Amino acid sequence: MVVNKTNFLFDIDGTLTPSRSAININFKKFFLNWMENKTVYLVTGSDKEKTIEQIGIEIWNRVKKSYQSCGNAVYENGKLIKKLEFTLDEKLKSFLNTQLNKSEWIEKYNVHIDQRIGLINFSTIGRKCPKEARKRYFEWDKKHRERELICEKVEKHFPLLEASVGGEISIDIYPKGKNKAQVLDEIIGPVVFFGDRCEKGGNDYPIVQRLQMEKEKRNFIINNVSNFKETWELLKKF
Ligand code: M1P
Repeated sequence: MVVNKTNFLFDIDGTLTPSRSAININFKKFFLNWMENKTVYLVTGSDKEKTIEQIGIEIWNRVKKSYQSCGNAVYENGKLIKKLEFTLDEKLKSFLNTQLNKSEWIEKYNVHIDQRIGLINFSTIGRKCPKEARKRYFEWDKKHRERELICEKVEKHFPLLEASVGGEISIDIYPKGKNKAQVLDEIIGPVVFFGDRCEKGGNDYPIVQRLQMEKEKRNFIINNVSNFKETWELLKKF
């Protein structure tokens, strides 16, 4: 099914790659070929550097726009064309450090607070954790819902902020409304979206919610996937 002028919008971690890992080499070949003559956008909580490390510069250069930091840093033809000023203040820093100290997850590594352009990424285990610890935390978090609960607390204590769960070990924090849905202000026409965190509280949810609100005026397809293999299978239909 190829629809002319369709905009294809992809989340990255959990959708095009395993979380914080490189794209599968065979899928990359397929995807580069599939992208020919299509309008493709990326939208991720991650920053430019991590994204390029994961999907490679060829894909990143070939997309129409790459929305990093949930759309708070926008790149076109490799250049940063739009950014939101949002930096960590002392109050939020101290709040996040309290969450870190209260966390029942014992095994901790470095980089708990990652300042990105227009977004703060927070992780109690720490961004520098090894892969095995990342998997262990992800499974633990499914039971204990630590990230979901921290997001709720952030929004309760900071009514001007919004927080969402993305990936396996972290949460994204940004000013209220500056979530992934903002990219739809710039993307005109039909949208086919692929994301893995489409449930309430997930960082793809605002896109799903916004598309559903626009159902009278925009054609769209939402593909809520569990991993890149599912995305790969689905892409064969487009
Ligand atoms: O896109 C959301 C997040 O996805 C990954 O999260 P984690 O490291 O928790 O698996 C990372 O790419 C992160 O940077 C990003 O914000």
